[in-house]
Amino acid sequence: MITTETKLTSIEDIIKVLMEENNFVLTFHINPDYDAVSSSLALKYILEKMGKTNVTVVSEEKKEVFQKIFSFLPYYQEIKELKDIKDINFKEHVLIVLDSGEIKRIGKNFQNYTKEFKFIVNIDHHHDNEMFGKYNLVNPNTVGTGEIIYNILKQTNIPLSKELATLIYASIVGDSGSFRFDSVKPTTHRIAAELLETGIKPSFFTSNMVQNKTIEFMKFEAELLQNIKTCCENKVAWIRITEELLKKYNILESETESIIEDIGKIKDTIVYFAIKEKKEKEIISVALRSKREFDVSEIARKLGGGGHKNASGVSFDISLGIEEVEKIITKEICNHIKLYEK
Ligand SMILES: [Mn+2]
Repeated sequence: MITTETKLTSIEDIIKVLMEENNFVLTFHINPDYDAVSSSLALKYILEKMGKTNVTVVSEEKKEVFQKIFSFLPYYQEIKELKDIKDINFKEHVLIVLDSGEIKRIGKNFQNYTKEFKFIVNIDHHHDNEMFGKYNLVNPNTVGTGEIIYNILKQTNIPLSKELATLIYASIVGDSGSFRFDSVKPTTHRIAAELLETGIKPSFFTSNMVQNKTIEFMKFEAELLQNIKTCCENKVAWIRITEELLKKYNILESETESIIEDIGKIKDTIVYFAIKEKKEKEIISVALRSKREFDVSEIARKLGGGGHKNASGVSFDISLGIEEVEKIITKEICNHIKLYEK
């Protein structure tokens, strides 16, 4: 939570810190989205233009994820796996964490190494950011971390290249639901206009971020929607994404991030969620979404998670079982719905 102003670092001070240091490891949250990946690659680009030669982007996710989902992004091949950086002397490196409200979101394994780094720089836009860095550049009034990276760029004399514009635009499209959310401000469109001046085309992002599904994926989604569950007169709706189903259609868990948005298409639905079974991580995660003024982050926080007003998440130990998680979540939501309607 942003409680004391003093914990926040200004862009000017962040740039000073970046100028003074030489070795950087950049990372972002697990189950990465376009904002996490794009903003990290954009910052790597900026640091290298500042003359830094030792900048590594690393993720706990497997390379396969980036190959399958993010290969339209410039420099995506430069993202390393955790095992690739074992030889790095962490003490000599600054860890920059992007797009993560909590340090533990960088991954179950990676979070064990965070204390070994020289210090942490936290760059994010989540309103419940835990200010875990020595330096915290956190701005919840931006549409995504990509906008913060754009703001950093503007304080330098590094020119906006087409590659950089592609990364920042992908981040904005990703976190704004293609410019549909209220997080889109006049500033967002001004930035987008400047990015488009470099010659990038909106249809490039549509084809790579929206019209990018395989036929197997469409059939997978059809089966999910066929089995949609609802309660409270359809005000609450949800789906279950099991590993069995992922296997049946040969889908990666990380490819399922956007499916939840389709549940929100139901007119009567106010709160909707996707329950995901993740055996390797030994968790059942729940992605929660809400419409209008319904604050779903209250529910997430109460159950040990966090996030934004209309998009939050919470995880449970896998031993609880899907049925039980479903019970806990629906009970909590139904109580909130009653209060919401009063
Ligand atoms: Mn984000």
